[in-house]
Amino acid sequence: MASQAAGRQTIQEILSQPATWTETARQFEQNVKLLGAFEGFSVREPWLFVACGSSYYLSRTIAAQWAKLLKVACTAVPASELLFAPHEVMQRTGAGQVVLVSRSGKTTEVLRAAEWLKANATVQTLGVTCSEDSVLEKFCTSMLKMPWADEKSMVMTRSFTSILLLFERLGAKFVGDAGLASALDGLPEKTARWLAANADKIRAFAKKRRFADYVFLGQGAHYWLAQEAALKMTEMSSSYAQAYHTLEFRHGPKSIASKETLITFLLSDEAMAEESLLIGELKKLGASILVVVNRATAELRRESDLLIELGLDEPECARMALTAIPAHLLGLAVGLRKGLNPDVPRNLTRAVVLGSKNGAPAQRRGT
Ligand code: F1P
Repeated sequence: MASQAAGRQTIQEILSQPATWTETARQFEQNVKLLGAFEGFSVREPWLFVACGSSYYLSRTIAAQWAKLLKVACTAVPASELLFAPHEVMQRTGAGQVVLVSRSGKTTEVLRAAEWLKANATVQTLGVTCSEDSVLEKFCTSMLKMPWADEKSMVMTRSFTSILLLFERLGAKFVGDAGLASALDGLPEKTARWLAANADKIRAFAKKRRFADYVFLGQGAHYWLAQEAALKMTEMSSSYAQAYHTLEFRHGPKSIASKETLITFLLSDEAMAEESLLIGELKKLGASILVVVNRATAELRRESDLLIELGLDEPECARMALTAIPAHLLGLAVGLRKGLNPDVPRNLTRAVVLGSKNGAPAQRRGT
């Protein structure tokens, strides 16, 4: 059985997201250092993000949104990929500016990537972290620090959504999108109301239903939220979880669909009609369906075992942070139901810190 305190830290951090986002908005308006960090960077040039784990999926989500908003090439790679083929990655992405994201600022692969860039490439580097003082600072040309968004828990929840929101605000500011900026202003309050109405629903569902496999599906930027959702489920509940582009699920993976499978759809505005057809197909194969959608159709109400609506009037870009939260609650609830303590997930540490002989790709000078 889980002890009384199991998961307490993590649930506090999940529920503190609206307040943390309000602080993020305040810092964005008042802390000149945040915007100052971008001095010397160009919004019209390609961006490359480098990170590991949740910070990598976060980077991918930001890159997908920035590419649309800024209309420039934006992508992300895991830090290990940069270390194995640094010249190829720099050439392929064409990036003269690199954003290195690490909540802890301690992840060895990210530090080594930053070190390689400092020594070998003429690029601007921005380190993004929730730590006040980290080694990352030694290797980057500028730093963006968000200590108020840090967690005590091992898993990233509010740091993920707060960094995402900060970059959405930055994107809106860079292109002068006042509509997006004001949509983001209203999000904390609406999310607090959403949590009050939905957190128990997700908890109750996870308590009642047992599954052997968890699948998370999304198209476009939602695919990266699906990846992060699968990671949350794996980390907090030691469950088997996978993520796919929604319509890719027909191309092989659907062979796992059965009564033992919970398939979560993170529906996007653009792909929703086609994604909904797949829901019907998977229902027929016996799978249970969890739908996260802004506003449900009658068909979705009929087909889903659990329906989570966001119910926001804001554009999709401003809804992404809230879209990430159902998986936080689900992962936590499944972990607790399995008698685990999601505050201290099995086999994990807050950051992956490797010794010199411990498998982090070494710097490859000149390769
Ligand atoms: C990245 C990370 C976390 C993950 C795990 C190990 O950390 O992969 O996302 O939950 O605990 O570290 P960071 O570089 O963002 O600090």
